[in-house]
Amino acid sequence: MARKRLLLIIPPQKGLLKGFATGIVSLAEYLALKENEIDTYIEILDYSLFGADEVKINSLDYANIENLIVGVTTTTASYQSALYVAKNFKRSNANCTVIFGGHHASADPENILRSHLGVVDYVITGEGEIAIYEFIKDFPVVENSSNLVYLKDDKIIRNKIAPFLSEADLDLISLSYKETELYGYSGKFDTITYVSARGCPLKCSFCAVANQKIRTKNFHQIKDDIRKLLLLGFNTIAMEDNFFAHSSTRTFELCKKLESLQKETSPFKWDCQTRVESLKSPYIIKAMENAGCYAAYLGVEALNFEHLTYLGKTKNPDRYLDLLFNIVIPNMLNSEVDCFINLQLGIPGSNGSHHKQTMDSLQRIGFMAKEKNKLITVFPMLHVVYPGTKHYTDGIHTKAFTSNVFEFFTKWEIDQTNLYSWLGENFAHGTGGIPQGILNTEQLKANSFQIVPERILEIQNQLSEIRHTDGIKVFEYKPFIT
Ligand code: B12
Ligand code: SF4
Repeated sequence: MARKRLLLIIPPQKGLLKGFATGIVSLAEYLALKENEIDTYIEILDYSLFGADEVKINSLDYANIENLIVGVTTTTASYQSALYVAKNFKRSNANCTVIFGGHHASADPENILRSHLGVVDYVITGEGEIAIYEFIKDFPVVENSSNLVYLKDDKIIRNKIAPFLSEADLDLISLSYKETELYGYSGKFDTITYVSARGCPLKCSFCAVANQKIRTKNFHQIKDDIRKLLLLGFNTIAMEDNFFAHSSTRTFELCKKLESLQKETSPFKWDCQTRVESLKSPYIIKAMENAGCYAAYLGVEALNFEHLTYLGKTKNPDRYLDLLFNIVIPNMLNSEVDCFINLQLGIPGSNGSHHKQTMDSLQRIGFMAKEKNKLITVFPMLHVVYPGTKHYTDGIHTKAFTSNVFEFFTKWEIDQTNLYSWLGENFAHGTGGIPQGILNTEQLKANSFQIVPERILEIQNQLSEIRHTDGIKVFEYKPFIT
């Protein structure tokens, strides 16, 4: 039997934010640790900067390879592109085995397998390292592979769930940035992506990564990883932990380590994503500033009571807003850490009163920023529904859409050239998910999609109003799209 060969593929991502898929690198690095047990040749194919023709041509190189396993990562936004990759590899080599993994596949395996028989053979859900290791080790026997979902005699089989990687395991997974030439772009907005902790225990209704225990890397490992990034020439790091400052003890300790690292190496700066509540202490912000943090993205998401409730962002919206306006923003404005705010537009049922409350709040914080000669940057998001979220389950229960809506919607969306560009250029969270607030609700129920032009106009006007607010800057995504 020929040696197994595993391709780990990042599909083309035209119209989406630049940056390679860190998850794929992590899988390859974990498998490298198990090299002796799997006897498999592993290759990463990064098509993130390529177009359809290149995929077609490149897949022919694998036409005669035996024992070929093709693993494709997919978000909802890159789902159609992932299917395109899979179809081309199957066409070139009918005997290859295709596995999908990543956020979209993890949340919608049954629809994917049923809708793409003969194209997608398996889905690995959730964290992929242990699962792909078990799959490769035992392949072609699959019964004992964790996190595996597949069809057998028209029945969906879901194998046992693998434990999460331990914190010790996370430390063992190195960064393979040494092969930077393999990867298109290093991270969002000219940064390098770095994940120091996985998971988020909270349950925001719109979020695709909610409800998972946080596991962190060891401080020494983080220091070593960052040292490595600096040696490779990257000096602006995006800490893409879901909830960076979840623990004040850890944040203080980590910042102390990063501060000491600043003295040992060339200077570097970093940003992070965190929740409003985690920055209530000015000492935390100070510690982050001393450690080189230049900006924190606050997942504020909404600036009025009803929207915050709808998004499941907080149980007490009044206290949340009070904390934001009276403590967190003033403290940030007194520091060198820039205040970046994620804000969702197009929330279903939005009305003039919601918008007025949002604008009043923005004017208030803009005024505070202006008084300090600063700007607060708003990162607009469009409210969309992703699979696996509470909003998705709610939508099915209320019959707002069917459970296989993504099969239809993602296919429809990629052909809507103007809409696709509008989404990519104006919002980070937008492409791929169902933009419930701008679609005709009756048609959506029947997997048919029609944009309500007045809604788009309304959102355009809101964006323009936000852009013209003193002390507020709206981030422009356009230069950072593939
Ligand atoms: C860093 C980041 C980016 C970076 C890098 C993208 C990437 N694909 O890694 C950039 C800036 C490029 C980016 C872009 C986008 N992003 Co982004 N991003 C993230 C973020 C914050 C961290 C990702 C990460 O590194 N995680 C750590 C790694 C180790 O985990 P992982 O990627 O999930 O991979 C693991 C498993 O999923 C699985 N796995 C993954 N792929 C595969 C493949 C196989 C074969 C197998 C077996 C397993 C497997 O195993 C991996 C290791 O355990 C996540 C939130 C999150 N926590 O995941 C959002 C997130 C992935 N992004 C999201 C979105 C919406 C986008 C964009 C659409 C934004 C836009 N409008 O352009 C684009 C899409 C780009 C694309 N290629 O599809 C959503 C996706 C939701 C969804 N259902 O699709 C997320 C979940 C944010 C959120 N909470 O909603 N993003
Ligand atoms: S939006 Fe942020 S805080 Fe809420 S569940 Fe997702 S990662 Fe956690």
